[in-house]
Amino acid sequence: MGLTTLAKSSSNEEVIEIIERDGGVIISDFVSPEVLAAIRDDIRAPLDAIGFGSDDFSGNRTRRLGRVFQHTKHAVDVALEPHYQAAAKHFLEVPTSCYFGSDSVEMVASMQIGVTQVIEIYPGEGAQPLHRDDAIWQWRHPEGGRQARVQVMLAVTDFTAENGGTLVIPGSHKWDDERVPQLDEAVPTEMKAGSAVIFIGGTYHAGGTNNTNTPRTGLTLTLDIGWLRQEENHYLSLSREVVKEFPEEIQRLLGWGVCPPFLGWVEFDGLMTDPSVLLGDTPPVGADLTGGYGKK
Ligand SMILES: O=C(O)CCC(=O)C(=O)O
Ligand SMILES: [Fe+2]
Repeated sequence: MGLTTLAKSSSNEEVIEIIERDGGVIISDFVSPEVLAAIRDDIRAPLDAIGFGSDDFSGNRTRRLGRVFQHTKHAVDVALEPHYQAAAKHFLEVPTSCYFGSDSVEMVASMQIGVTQVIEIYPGEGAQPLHRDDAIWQWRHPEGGRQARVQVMLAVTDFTAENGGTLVIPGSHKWDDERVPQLDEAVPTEMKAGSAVIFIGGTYHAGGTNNTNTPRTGLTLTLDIGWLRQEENHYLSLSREVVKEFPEEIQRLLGWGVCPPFLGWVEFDGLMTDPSVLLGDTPPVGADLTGGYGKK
């Protein structure tokens, strides 16, 4: 059985319930036709300017374009899509408490964008090895106790069983680390261009085999727990000019913000300050982030 497909009008609760059960869900008409067309236009030239990968994981007949926010401002529409945001918040914004002196301080991790990539699988490409994307942090299951990543893959072209639509093993987010994923357990993601699959970091998946004569194109990005290292290094990949143009919510998600209690600060005027001060056009005003913790 393939992943469940939900209509865009479905509730966030339905989306979350199915991801909890299966490890992923497909949402029809995830972005509007206008946004899809704009994304296609924006990514074509940079995609055509790069070559194929050089190993079986990246794909010898696959083009991978990172720095997606540098290439298309419509990545914002994907990252802030309401179902995706709701699912990511559900899995990632888990409250926890820590002592500062005798004060038990409750805090909620922020989310951050980990990786952004357009993945274009060309005819003749074979299936990628099945994997969990949280392997980048050597995440353990079930000992990790929670999900570290909520990922979205937007179909920029139709995704089919024949053209390499992402292979997913439903339910594999509940497996331990000993069980070996098998190709015959995986089902292809079949969806129309403009639809998207949302899946979590513990779900086994892979790019599929493209047996057609046209490329399969997907745009993927991830929301991850804010205290993990970002997979893609946005600070070195994105220009400050481009980041400045984005809404503050996206700037923070890209890493120009702190995760509570004060992870990711920049020094400004002797204060451990939120990095967003460095994006403003006016002279920055620092504010100490540590003042509220463990007051004497
Ligand atoms: O292209 C795809 O469908 C999935 C690719 C993937 O899972 C990856 O590169 O980590
Ligand atoms: Fe992956």
